Amino acid sequence: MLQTEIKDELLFVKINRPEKRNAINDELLLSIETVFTTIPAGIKCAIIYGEGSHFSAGLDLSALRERDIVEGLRHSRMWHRVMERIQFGTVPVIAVLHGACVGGGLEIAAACHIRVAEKSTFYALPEGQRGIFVGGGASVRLPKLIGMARMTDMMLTGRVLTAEEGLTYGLSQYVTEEGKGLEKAVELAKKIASNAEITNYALMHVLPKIVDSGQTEGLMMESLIAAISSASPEAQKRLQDFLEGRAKKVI
Ligand code: 1HE
Repeated sequence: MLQTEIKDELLFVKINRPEKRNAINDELLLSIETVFTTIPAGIKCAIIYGEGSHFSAGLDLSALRERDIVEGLRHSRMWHRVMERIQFGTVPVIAVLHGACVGGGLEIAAACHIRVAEKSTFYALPEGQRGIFVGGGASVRLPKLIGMARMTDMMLTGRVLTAEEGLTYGLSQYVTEEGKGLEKAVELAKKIASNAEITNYALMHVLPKIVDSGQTEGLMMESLIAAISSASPEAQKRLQDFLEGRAKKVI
C-alpha cells in the first residue's frame, strides 16, 4: 500500500491504494510512520504523492468501527504521532496533490512542508458531514495555513475548495497543470537539497516553535538560531562564495 523509491538524494513515497482512493487504514498509517522514521542517511528531501486519480480520500471509513472513548483518543493520538514524524522528521517533505485531498488526506498534506497541487485537486473536510471531528491534527495545522474562519466554514458547510482557491487561501504553495506536480516537486526538492543542513533544520524544527511561542521567546529563539547558523563553517563558506562572486544571485 506504500511504495518508496530513492533517486539521488530524494525519497519518493507513493500511497498506492487507488482502488480505495488511497483511504488510510491503520496499516497504511503505520507504514507511513515507519518510512518517515527510518529515512536513510544522505536523503535530503522527501516527496509524497498518491497513485490513481486522488491523493487521498482520508480515513478509511470502513475501519471506523464503534470505538469507546479511550480507543478513540488512542486512535487520534496515533494519527498525531505519525503526522509529527512527517513534520518533524529528518528532511523536508513535499506533498504532490491531485483529485481528492480530503479529511485525513488533507491532514497528511498539512503535515508536509510544501504542497504542490495539480489542477484537479479539491480539498474538503467531510468530517462535519460524517458526524465526527478532525482527529489527525487539522484543527492545529489548518488554521495556521488558511485561518480558523475558513476551516470552520469547510466543516460547517461541507464546502469543497478548488485547487485555485486552495492556492489563494494558502493550502498549497504551487498549482501545476495536471500530471506536472511531481516534476515541479522534484525541481523544488533539488533546491531544498542544496541548502545548508542547518537552514533546513531551523525551518523544520525551530520556526514552528517560534510561531507557537510568544513574541519575547520567539525573538530570542530567532536570535539563537541565527547566531548558530551564521557561525557554521558551511555558512561562512557560502558567504565568502557570494562576496567573491562565485554564488548565484537572487535573480
Ligand atoms: C473509501 C473511502 C474512504 C473511497 N474510506 N473507503 N473521507 C470521506 O468522507 C471521503 C469519502 N470518499 C469520497 O467522497 C469519494 O470516494 C471520493 C470523492 C474521494 C472519490 O470518489 P470516486 O467516485 O472516485 O470513488 P468512489 O466510487 O466513491 O470510491 C471507490 C472505492 O473506494 C469504493 O469502494 P468499493 O469497494 O465500493 O469500490 C469506496 O467505498 C472506497 N472509498 N473513500 C473507505 N474514505 C484522522 S481522522 C480523519 C477523518 C477523516 O478523514 S473523515 C473523511 C473520510
